[in-house]
Amino acid sequence: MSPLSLLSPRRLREAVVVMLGGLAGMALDVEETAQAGSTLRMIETRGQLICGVDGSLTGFSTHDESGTWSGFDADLCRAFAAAILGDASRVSIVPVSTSARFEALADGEIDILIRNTSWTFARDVGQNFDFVGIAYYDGQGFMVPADLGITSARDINGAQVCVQASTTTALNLADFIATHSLNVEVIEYPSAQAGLESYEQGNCDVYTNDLSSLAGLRVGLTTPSDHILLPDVISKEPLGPVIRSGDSQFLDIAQWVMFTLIAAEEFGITSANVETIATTSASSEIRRMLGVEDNFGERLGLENDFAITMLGSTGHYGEIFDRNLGLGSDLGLRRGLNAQWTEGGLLYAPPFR
Ligand SMILES: N[C@@H](CCC(=O)N[C@@H](CS)C(=O)NCC(=O)O)C(=O)O
Repeated sequence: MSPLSLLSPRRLREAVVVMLGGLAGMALDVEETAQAGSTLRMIETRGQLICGVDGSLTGFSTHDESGTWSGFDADLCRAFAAAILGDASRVSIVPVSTSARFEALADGEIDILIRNTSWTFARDVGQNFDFVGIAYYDGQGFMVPADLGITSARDINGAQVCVQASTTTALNLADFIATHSLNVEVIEYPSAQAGLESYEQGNCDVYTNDLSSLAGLRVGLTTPSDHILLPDVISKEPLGPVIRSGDSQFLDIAQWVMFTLIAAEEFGITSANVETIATTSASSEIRRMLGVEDNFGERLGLENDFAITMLGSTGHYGEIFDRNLGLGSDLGLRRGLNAQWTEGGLLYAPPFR
């Protein structure tokens, strides 16, 4: 018996990829990711997914002293690793700054950017990037000291406002000021943390950012309850994973990984019951999604049971949300727009058919 016949289909594929890579005597470089299938090959050859995150945003991606990552974005990275490589731990989570994030993706330093990055026309079109979808429906808001007496965004007239450069946040703020003919002094900072520190030191009256980021940053202030988030939302910030364009297979994988996380919640498939549901469900759609009927995983270039592995590791979208951002977490965020379409939210996965 050939030693290769002892390997699982995934291991066999990885072995063949490594052999072919070796035979060709070449390193898989980023040039190749412009072709369908090359991103998956590169990840399989490396045996690890490289996932770019913010790195210091509570609730989304932070790590403890031992280097263990937690957060909504970090868990999405793990979900992708579980789906693609069959093991949620086969991921390298790499912090990339706001100003360097797109370059890091373009240069191939990361395979996927899962960070608080807003999907906009100019970032999508003609930039060699594809947005995978929307992982978190956000909007821009304002944080002010509770005792300042500002209760609405229009009240920022005459104020000094801190904002982070290289963001949609800075652009929206400029639009908001112009639209409402406000007289505001805008102070830009290279990082969110620098802006926040300046705000806490009283160098500006107002701090603006995505609302989810403000919730995460607020818990890091000396006395969070001294600061309030204004009720106004001045923009749409659809945050989602980004990949290099040109690889239609990897785009399909990334989109259907996200749809699987979302649909699993709709169908009530959790980390605790996924194995049982896979063997007992009479629903053809659920059976197709979990790979016990048809071969959807294989058609993506993955294992047919990728959804079982992934959901068993990280749970569905709602489990990831609740654990990191939800009402029981430090951030205490409501699901809002990020609820399922069946619950009045915008999460809606296409059918597994
Ligand atoms: N969603 C906006 C803002 C993204 C953003 O940069 N957010 C801050 C929120 S904390 C951040 O990540 N800062 C960390 C850094 O300075 O790299 C965008 O895509 O431009």
